[in-house]
Amino acid sequence: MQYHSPNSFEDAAALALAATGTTRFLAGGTDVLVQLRADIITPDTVIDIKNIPGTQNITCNADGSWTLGVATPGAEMREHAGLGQDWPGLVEAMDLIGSTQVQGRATLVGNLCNGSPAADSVPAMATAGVELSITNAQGTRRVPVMDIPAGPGRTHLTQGDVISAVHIPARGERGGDAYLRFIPRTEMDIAVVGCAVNLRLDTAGVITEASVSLGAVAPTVLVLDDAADTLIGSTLDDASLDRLAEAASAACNPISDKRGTIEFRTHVAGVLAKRAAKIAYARAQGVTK
Ligand SMILES: Cc1cc2nc3c(=O)[nH]c(=O)nc-3n(C[C@@H](O)[C@@H](O)[C@H](O)COP(=O)(O)OP(=O)(O)OC[C@H]3O[C@@H](n4cnc5c(N)ncnc54)[C@H](O)[C@@H]3O)c2cc1C
Repeated sequence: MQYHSPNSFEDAAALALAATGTTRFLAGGTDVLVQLRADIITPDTVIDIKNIPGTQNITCNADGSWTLGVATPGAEMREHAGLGQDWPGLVEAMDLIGSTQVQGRATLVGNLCNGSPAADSVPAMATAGVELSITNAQGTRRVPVMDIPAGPGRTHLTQGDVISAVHIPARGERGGDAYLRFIPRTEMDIAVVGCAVNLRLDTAGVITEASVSLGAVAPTVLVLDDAADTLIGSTLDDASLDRLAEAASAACNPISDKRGTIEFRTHVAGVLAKRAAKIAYARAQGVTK
């Protein structure tokens, strides 16, 4: 196995392009090293990105948007004074991942690129409108987060692509997000269903923007435009919540496994969508954080 520790994303991309066999970027290593030690995937080339300057920075930009380095661990996100004020749902999704030890290493980008349909941070990134910079031999381009997942364990990244920054929009006024998941235990488990909701209200409390996303109910995370549409123009009354739950359940295409049946996952998706919407709405009103 070859190990590289480049000082720039251009060098990381060039190393990945030239590599043969299986290549993995090493961010927190909570998937890569676990898979390596369990003999699930033994990469021929490991490219550690943590020596690239800025990869662990959290920056609030002049317009209120955020730029995160791609090796920023969940623990740094949770402990940051401003990020969780603006995006509590995104931070809580990341904070649900693993243990304290895992939190000290695991990153948003690694969670996305591992390709799990149940990855907790991905629905929250999708509803927040997160974009990613991708660097390769042609330069750097910016794409929405949902351009990356391709299926279980797969992404649309091609050889020589490395994600070089995470861009989170400005929160703006009267906005709130939330993420909830169902697991059979109280912690350290994988989502049977995960749901993120992001809302914006007008001054009268009417929902003007909505985004709803589900994890673990299809081969990739789902973004539910129909479910979001049920919320627009409402003040989250019972009728709109019922329509939301119905649309969320209707969008599910899950598998049955030992963690939950198709019927259970489909039902829970609707329940979580309602609950996450209520939390996001209260946050958008400034009632809770
Ligand atoms: C005990 C334990 C509990 C866990 N619990 C949960 C949980 O509850 N919920 C959950 O969602 N996950 C859970 N996970 C998995 C979670 O820790 C990972 O998915 C983590 O977020 C991956 O981030 P990382 O930085 O460690 O990635 P790494 O392991 O470093 O990399 C993961 C993948 O991302 C790719 N990658 C990394 N950086 C880049 C980049 N810049 N550009 C392109 N590709 C890149 C790598 O090539 C690799 O394929 C758990 C893991 C463990 C060990």
